[in-house]
Amino acid sequence: MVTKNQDQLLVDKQKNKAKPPSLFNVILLNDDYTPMEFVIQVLQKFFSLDMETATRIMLKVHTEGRGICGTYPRDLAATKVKKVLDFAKQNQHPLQCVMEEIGS
Ligand code: TYC
Repeated sequence: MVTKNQDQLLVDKQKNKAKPPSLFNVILLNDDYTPMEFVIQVLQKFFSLDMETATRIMLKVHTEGRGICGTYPRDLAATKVKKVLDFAKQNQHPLQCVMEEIGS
């Protein structure tokens, strides 16, 4: 009979417990003051979107109040949110951006 040593049992246990990394949506929120052109620029600059996709997402946020810019692991999502907020502040726009865990 084949028996497993302690180390192998530990590896097996860790393997069974490993969860896939959580993913987060980065979301833009609408406001009445940030220019549409600036929002499109943000979507192109920080989320690598083409003009057409950026325009579609900006209009969705404008009409529905919020919209998803992209989906990333926690650290990357947090970095995107910070960069967007810093850039908006630098340009004196009140644009808001948040991250939300998927499935929560
Ligand atoms: N509502 C803004 C306007 O009319 C445009 C806008 C779109 C602002 C998306 C923020 O996340 C936003 N100028």
